[in-house]
Amino acid sequence: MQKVARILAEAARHGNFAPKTSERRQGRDPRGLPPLENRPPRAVRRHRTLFISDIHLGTRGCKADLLADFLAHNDCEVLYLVGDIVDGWQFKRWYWSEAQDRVVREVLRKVDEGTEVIYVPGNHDEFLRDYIGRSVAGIAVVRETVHETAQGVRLLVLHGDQFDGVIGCAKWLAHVGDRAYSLALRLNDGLHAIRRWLGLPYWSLSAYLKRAVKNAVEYVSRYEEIVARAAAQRGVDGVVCGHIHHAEMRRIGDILYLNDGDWVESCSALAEDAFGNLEILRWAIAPPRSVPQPAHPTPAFIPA
Ligand SMILES: [Mn+2]
Repeated sequence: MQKVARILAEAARHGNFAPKTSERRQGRDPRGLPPLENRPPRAVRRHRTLFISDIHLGTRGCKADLLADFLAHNDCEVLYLVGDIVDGWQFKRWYWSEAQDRVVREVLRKVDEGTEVIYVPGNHDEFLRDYIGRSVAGIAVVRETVHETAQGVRLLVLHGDQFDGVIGCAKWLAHVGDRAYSLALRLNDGLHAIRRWLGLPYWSLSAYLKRAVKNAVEYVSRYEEIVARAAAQRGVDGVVCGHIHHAEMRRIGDILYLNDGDWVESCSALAEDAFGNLEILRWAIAPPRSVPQPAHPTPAFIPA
C-alpha cells in the first residue's frame, strides 16, 4: 500500500498523468506538454488485440520513447498488459521521465477511446496483485485470463514468473536487478543514445549478448517448454507470456507458445489482426533528432 502511495505521490509531483477531458478537448496540457491530439498526422495500424509486457516503468532501462511511439501508431480493441509494467523493485532508485509519462498517457488514452485494457501483474509489479478482481483507472486487474482469438484459438495469458522455481538455473537472465545484466543494460542505453543521435534504429546489445551466451539460450528453451507443458495441462490451445524478455512464436507439441518480449531490450509486442492472425512486432524506428525533420519516421516492421 505504501508503494502505491509513493507511485501516486510521484505522479502528483509530475502533474496528473492524463489531462482533464475539458483540457484535452481544448488541446491544453496542464504541464505545457504538446497535446496528444495536436501531434502530426500519423499512420495508425489497427489490431484486434495487442499484448505487451516487461516495460519496467520506473527504471532507466525502459525504452519509453519507443513504446510511447509504438502505442501512438498502433490501436487495438483489447490491450493486454502482461506483467512487469511498473517496476516495484526499483522504488528505492525510482526513475521517471517525460517519455515514461507519455507511455502512461497513451495507455489511458486508449482506455478513453474504448479499448479494453487488461492488466496481468508480474513479479516486478506484484504489489498490484492486491488489486486482482478490481478495475483501476478503467483497467481490469486479473491474475491470469484466457483470450480467444478471432479463429477461436484459446490462449492462456499470464506473466510467467511462477515457472522460475521449476527451472532453477541461470536465474541472472530473468532478473533486471542483477549486476552483470544491469551493466549490459546500461551499456545498451549508452549505445541507444548514440545510435539515436546518429539517426540509426534501435539495436539491443544486451539482447545480442544474451543470444550469444549458450547458458542463456538453454534457459530460454527450458522455460518455453515448461510454460507450454503447464498450458497443455490447463487444456488451452496456447499460451501468451512475457517475463524472460525473449519474444517468440512457435509450436511446442500441441501448444502454441507466444512470448510478447519486452520494452527494455527487444522492444516487441504480440499482435492479433481482425482475422486472428498472430504476429510479433518489433518496433525499431529511428526517432527524429532534435532538429525537426520534414518527414516523420516510418515505423519499420521487422519480421520476427
Ligand atoms: Mn517478470
